[in-house]
Amino acid sequence: MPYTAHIDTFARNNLPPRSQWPELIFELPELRYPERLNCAVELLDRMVAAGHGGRIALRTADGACTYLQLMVRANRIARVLREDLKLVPGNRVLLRGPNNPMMAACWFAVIKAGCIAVATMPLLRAKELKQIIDKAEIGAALCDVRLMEELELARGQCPNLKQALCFNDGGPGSLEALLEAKPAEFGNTDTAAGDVALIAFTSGTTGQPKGTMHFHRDVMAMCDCFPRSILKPGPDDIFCGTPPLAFTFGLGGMLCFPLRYGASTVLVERLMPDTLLQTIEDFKASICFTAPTFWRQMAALAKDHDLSSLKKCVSAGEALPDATRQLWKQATGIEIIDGIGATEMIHIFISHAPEKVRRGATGYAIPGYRACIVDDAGNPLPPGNVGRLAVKGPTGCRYLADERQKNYVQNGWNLTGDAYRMDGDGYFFYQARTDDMIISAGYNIAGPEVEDALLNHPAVAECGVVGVPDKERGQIVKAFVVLKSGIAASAALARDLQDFVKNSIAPYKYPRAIDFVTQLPRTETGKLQRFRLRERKQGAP
Ligand code: 3UK
Repeated sequence: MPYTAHIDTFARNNLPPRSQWPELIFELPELRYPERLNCAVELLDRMVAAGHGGRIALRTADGACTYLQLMVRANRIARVLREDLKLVPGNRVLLRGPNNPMMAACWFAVIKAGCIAVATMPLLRAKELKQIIDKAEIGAALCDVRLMEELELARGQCPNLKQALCFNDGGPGSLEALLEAKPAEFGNTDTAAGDVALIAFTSGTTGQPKGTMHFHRDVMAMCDCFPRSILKPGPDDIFCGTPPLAFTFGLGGMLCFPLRYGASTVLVERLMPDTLLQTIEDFKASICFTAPTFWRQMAALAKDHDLSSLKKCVSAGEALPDATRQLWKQATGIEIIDGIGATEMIHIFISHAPEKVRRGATGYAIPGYRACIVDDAGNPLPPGNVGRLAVKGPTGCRYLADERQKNYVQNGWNLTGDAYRMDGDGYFFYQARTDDMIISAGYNIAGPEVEDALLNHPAVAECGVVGVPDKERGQIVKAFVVLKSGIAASAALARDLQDFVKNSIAPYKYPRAIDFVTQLPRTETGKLQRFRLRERKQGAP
């Protein structure tokens, strides 16, 4: 048995069998980590030891927090976990809070103590929390006081969850109250690079949520792949953006990446397109992470803000329509960096340097990763064919006790569930989620391509395109369209949109049905919920 610091071996016991793991590749020299590694120690203690202690790590409207202050805060919380809650390495700790300094400090504390962080999306309700608490057998929780209500509801039905402390409270019995008496030092747990550091639950739309297990070295690998080769941040960069720390997109972009490079991050709890722009202006942020729908809405408002500090813009979570890329470029002169990542892979694996953009493509496999297109039997397809995206690299999918491991990992490759095409130069072009492809009268139609065509129409603010059942054609293409403010829906406009699509892509792809709506259903991570659109009855809200 290899070394582990975990006394509670639940996570290790519930890893998939080795034969079901993806093949892992550590060819890049920067990915050869020592056998003992604690990612919180790497990102905090090591930075302080290297002389970064006095530099700002976290920024908020209420002030800033240096690397040293963040480390000390995390040390004190880690002491509470060990001394007051009596947690031992390997125990799972639920974290629940919006993006703020206490949430960040709690994440580091859990990892320093050798426990396993299970961060949950702020909007989850008791029923969803219960599924996660039961599945990961979570015994303790640290929760923002404003989100305690749902946790308390869940707690009533979760015998495992014995302890919960709230933070950002200050009242007696709160986490803050317990911190006051704690010394500033902590004996970090000497974890193995291959000990589980976090379990990230997927925002899957159907069935039981899946817990993906990531090791300490996976957290370092996410910091040493996409940022190192594509983003290239430096210590003077100021990061900002929308993804929650509970979403691995946000854990990387809003916390681990900036700290790995000695930079700082602006943590804001609730952001809308206009307030994100204001945040960039106020904090002179240079790097921004958000989802395509935000980039599109921000493009229309950019002229009202001084964005001269902004240098690099990252889009992930769903496909970036070329129309949105162009709008943002017209508004700011900045080429968005698109990147596809997945909770199973922890972060981005296909992306592009801004100057190496290719229209319509997500990018190429970034250094450290390999990608190819395979058919239903798993055989590689030559360039130009649409098939299933398969990837491998230093990180990969390991579900917590889940039969679906065999669907995601086949022949050592991670299959993300996306239909893609690769060109002769290794650029990857997103088509659709494999189960979202529309088949109409024998034609395969990718909804996102039709959406991109519609988004170029001057009346369209947002849209979603899905297949709906049809007696004659099996399915027809249906578009749900949100119009820009001040534009009225009409049958004539619907016909105009149809003609517009016919004139820009192959005519058989045009939406035979169009519904004008005021809003599209989206997840907390900014993803369009296509299944909801498919379920909608004609004319229903
Ligand atoms: C889709 C994209 C096209 C794609 C994520 C960056 O989104 C993240 O993780 P999830 O587990 O979803 C994964 C799925 O989302 N997707 C994400 N980015 C793109 N499709 N172009 C993109 N740029 O279907 C993928 O399989 O929620 C993203 C970093 C960390 C993440 N967890």
